[in-house]
Amino acid sequence: MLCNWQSATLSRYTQALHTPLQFGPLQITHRHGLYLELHFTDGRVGRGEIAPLPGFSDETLEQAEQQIRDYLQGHAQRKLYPSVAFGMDCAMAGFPPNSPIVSGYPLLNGDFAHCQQILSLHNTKLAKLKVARQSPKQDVALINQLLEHDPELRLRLDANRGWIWNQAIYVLENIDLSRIDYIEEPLMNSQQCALLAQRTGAGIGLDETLQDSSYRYHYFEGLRCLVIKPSLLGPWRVCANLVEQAHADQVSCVLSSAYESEFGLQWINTMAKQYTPDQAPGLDTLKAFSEQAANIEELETFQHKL
Ligand code: OSB
Ligand code: MG
Repeated sequence: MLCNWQSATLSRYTQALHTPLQFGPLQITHRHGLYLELHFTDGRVGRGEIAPLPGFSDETLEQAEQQIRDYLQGHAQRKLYPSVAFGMDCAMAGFPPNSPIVSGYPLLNGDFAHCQQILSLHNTKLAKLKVARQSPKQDVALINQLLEHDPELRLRLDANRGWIWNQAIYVLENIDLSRIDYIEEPLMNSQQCALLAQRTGAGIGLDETLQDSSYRYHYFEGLRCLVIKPSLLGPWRVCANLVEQAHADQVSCVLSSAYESEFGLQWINTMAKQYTPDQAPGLDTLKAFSEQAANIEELETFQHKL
């Protein structure tokens, strides 16, 4: 049993991206986040990262910072924000993340030539491709081109809820589904995913759906994967419970990043080793950054009020 923390230090970091992230209308050029360091009474040190992702997290970094400050000052919180709970659980573990980052599959973006370049760099037979950012026709052309170019390649697709029903049907009926592990969040209306799986035979992955606080795990025919982002789901226990329920139905789980810094990715990798030893985590977001976490600025040290 771990003893209590004695003092806590909160720092802030900034990390620049190569090319801005575009989430709908939102453009992100820099990631900002917090590092939490806990010193325990037995001399151990634990560290975690708190970095809500704009456009995906409900809480802002300012709200997360205010909450962790309140918490460290001894004010009980009804419920921690997911990003705060994740950082706190990592720090409370009281040991450092124990594995270097190995991304299980690369993230593809851009046109065929660019995707090809990424694939040859990684020398892999599995990749994740963002779709629904161009027309369904263009998506079909790109997917087919990639699959034809390497007959052993398998793809995971991610539409980030970008399609309406007819668009999803069109794409899924014009590609070789036997080489698609699953399609993540195909539909704007995610309630229709089970129907889409039934209609097309496509495997479904859930990501945004899991982040809804009212989500309760339930199996449906065609559900193939849960994409679990600890920064967006929060407590380790919540992630572990989801994995346990999904595995009971032979649904796979992939722990994945929300553009954390390298330190946060090491933690996700550590969790993945424990919870999903057969599924490599989705950590190929590190390449989006043009620098390591920088401008690390110590904000405050808190003494534990016992
Ligand atoms: O849509 O899966 C997404 C990262 C941040 C926000 C959303 C997403 C992602 C990723 C992470 O794609 C990488 C992965 O899932 O492999
Ligand atoms: Mg996704």
